[in-house]
Amino acid sequence: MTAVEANADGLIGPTHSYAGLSPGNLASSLNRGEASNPRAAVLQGLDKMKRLADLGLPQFVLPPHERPDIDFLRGLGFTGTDASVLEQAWKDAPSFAAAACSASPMWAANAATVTPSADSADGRVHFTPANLHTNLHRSLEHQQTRRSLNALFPDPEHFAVHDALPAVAHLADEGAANHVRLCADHGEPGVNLLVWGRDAFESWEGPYPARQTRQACEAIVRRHGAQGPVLARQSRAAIAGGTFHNDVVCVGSLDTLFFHELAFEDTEATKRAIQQAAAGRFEPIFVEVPTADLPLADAISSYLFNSMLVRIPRQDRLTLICPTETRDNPRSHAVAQALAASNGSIGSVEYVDVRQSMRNGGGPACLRLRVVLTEAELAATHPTMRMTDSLYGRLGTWANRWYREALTARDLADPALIDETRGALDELTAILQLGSGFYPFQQG
Ligand code: SUG
Repeated sequence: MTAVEANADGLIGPTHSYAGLSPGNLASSLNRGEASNPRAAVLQGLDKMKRLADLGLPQFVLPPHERPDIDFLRGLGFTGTDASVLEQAWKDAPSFAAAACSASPMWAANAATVTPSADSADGRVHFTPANLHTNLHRSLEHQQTRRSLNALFPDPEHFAVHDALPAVAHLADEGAANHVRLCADHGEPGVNLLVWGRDAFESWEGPYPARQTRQACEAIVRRHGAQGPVLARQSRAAIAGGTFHNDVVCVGSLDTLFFHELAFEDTEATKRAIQQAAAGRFEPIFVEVPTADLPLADAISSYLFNSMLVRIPRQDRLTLICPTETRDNPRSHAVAQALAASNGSIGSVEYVDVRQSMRNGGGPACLRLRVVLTEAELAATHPTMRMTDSLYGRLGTWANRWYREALTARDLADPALIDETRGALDELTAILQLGSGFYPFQQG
């Protein structure tokens, strides 16, 4: 069966901000309190989507969520008009108010874990939205994410969109950011590498949270009927150094796994398990970058591994699409150049500017959810959510009309932001043809 790898990117929302909400994500902590530029952010994201579409890869848009999340704040006991709910929340419970305003659904690699039909038990594409239990602001995402996935993948004959796993610490799940699929060809059965940080039944001691449990990975494998699973432990050293998701130090595509020496707790066992799972089908290629060439701190600040590893149509070798921060870091840049100069499976390196997202720890790979689709499955997706020249133009005009060029914590407390963001999302609902009642504020 032939299949393609599509990308669905989170369209960056109008409340994009730097609130320092993610302990263990060093960029988020470092930039806390800085003014953000939501307009630049959304335009950078759109440019990246257009670039991928122009390279010939199917590209989709996942709409931002309704923020501020007034319903969440009402659930905490704030009452009155929407404006007074927001005002009171910022006054009495600013940490909850900040969480309710976060544009974090932009990082679509955390939207869900996906099992393509070639790997699933029932021949459908399976999605489990991530419960994102570890961080308050991210735990508010999964219900709307499910709605977005249902909109984009509406046909139950081809697609199964599950509920998130129960939102409990034992089943903490961060989605595709901790999943890599290797295969001979996208449409062939693959090896599914799921990376976990802690065991739900062991105590976790570390400076930063381990966001994914082993048990969450196991549950996803079971409910998707995912073939070829390999579960590997993320290294404690990586988490302690600021690797809050495996995709900060590892990316894979087709037969190639590109990763940092410190990505896994037991690298040799992980490689062996992948080789065994692939045996008789394909020979995995491991491209491991030693700490001596690239200290973990450089890998994390430059996001070399948080890149998109793609096969561009009619090219034999893979292309690594890195953030410009990789080019700006001499060590990372040297590794990237050496890759491109080698005869290995990665043949070229390109750069994209996603600086606004990067300052919250979100690189090119964080912004996209990869979905392998056969021709029939691709035809069954919601066509108006697919990136085209025309949609790119319309969304650019829309963003320029609605998005602010500077946003601080004080601005997030401004009740005028509620109507402004709802106006933007209402218009977006029409552009993407998402139907009535897609957002909670539209449900009357
Ligand atoms: O979950 N940052 C996100 C970044 C997610 C990156 N995704 C992947 N690696 N796949 C996070 O830590 C920061 C928001 C703030 O601080 O305002 C934030 O949520």
